[in-house]
Amino acid sequence: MALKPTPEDKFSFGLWTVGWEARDQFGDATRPWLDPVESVHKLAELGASYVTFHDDDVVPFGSDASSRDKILDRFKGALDETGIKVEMVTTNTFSHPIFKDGAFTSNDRRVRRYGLRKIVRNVDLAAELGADTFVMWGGREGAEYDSAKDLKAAHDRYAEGIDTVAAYIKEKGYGLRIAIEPKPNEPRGDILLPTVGHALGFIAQLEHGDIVGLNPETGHEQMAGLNYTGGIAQALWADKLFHIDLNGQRSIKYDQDLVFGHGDLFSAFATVDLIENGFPSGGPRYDGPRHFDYKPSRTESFDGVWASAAANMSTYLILKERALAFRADPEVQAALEASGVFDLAIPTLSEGETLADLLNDTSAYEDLDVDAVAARGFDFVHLNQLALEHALGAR
Ligand SMILES: [Mn+2]
Repeated sequence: MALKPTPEDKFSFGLWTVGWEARDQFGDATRPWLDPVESVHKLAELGASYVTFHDDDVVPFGSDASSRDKILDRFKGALDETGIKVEMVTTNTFSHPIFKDGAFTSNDRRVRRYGLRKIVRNVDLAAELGADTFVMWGGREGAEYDSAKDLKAAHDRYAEGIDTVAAYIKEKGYGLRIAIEPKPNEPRGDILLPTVGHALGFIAQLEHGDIVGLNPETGHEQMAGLNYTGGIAQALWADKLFHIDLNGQRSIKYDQDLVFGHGDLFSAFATVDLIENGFPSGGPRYDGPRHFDYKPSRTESFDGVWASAAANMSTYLILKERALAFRADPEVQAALEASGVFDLAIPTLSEGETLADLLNDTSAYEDLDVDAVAARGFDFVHLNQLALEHALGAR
């Protein structure tokens, strides 16, 4: 049962996803170059509302100014014809050999200065196209060897780079926010800002951190064995979930970039449940584009490419339907209640109560029957089974 997207679904695709030529570590490209203009038309037909891109996805690296203008004019023509909007732009500071030791954190200062120029030029383009988000994935910001980097200096240079770009955005009055995309490894042996948590800590130390947030990717957190839904939940709690990259990953291994839901399906259900229903007690919500950052497998022809693009959206919509039914089910609400899920929203100290009051409350400690309290069962397994049955459409 394939569900058809509507503009309200806010689906978005990176042009590098469908446009991936499927060249990998061990094999040559299995598909030819795909014209970004064709991708825009095809994604519009499939029901997407937005596209995103790295500078080099649209304008080949090293193009001179006049060919850059020509290419961009043609690209803007496709956007006008289809009504597709650009919601996010990002910069490729990982493909060209100059970036082999990173951009903002390369040991070679000439590379850092070149990288900053390339990024700032692309910030101007992002603003011109009306994007809201400028993603920074520092895929080469890292090392294979612990002795290769002064990690204190690397964090200083990373912060310097991002703060410089953020200050430029403010100075120009652009309506852009920066979203850092964490990843633990690949292509580097270890990448700086490897997880959502590391990046949140880093952002808190920036001078212009108010316009810097996160773009967490499903597979990147799962490559580190982490819970993606938990990661975006903490980012939401910190008011830093600026963007999301949805895809599929099956356990701790190389970055698979599968179709959303084609990795850990039950975790994908939890992700959609959080995005579409929010926290059980309310609070901050994500209302931005549902952006897919996946790769059509190397085995696929172009028919398979477009089928996989449609599969991301259809899977999301199926899970959305299931997640809405899950929360609307009175039995689920009763189970959430019985498991104490709503009680967690009640502050531990009563309003106006001080720690001194708690210390004087013998019912909280001295007179508490700890064995009786410890005997409580939370029935989380029953709750999880209800979630599973809804996820599978068995209810
Ligand atoms: Mn990935």
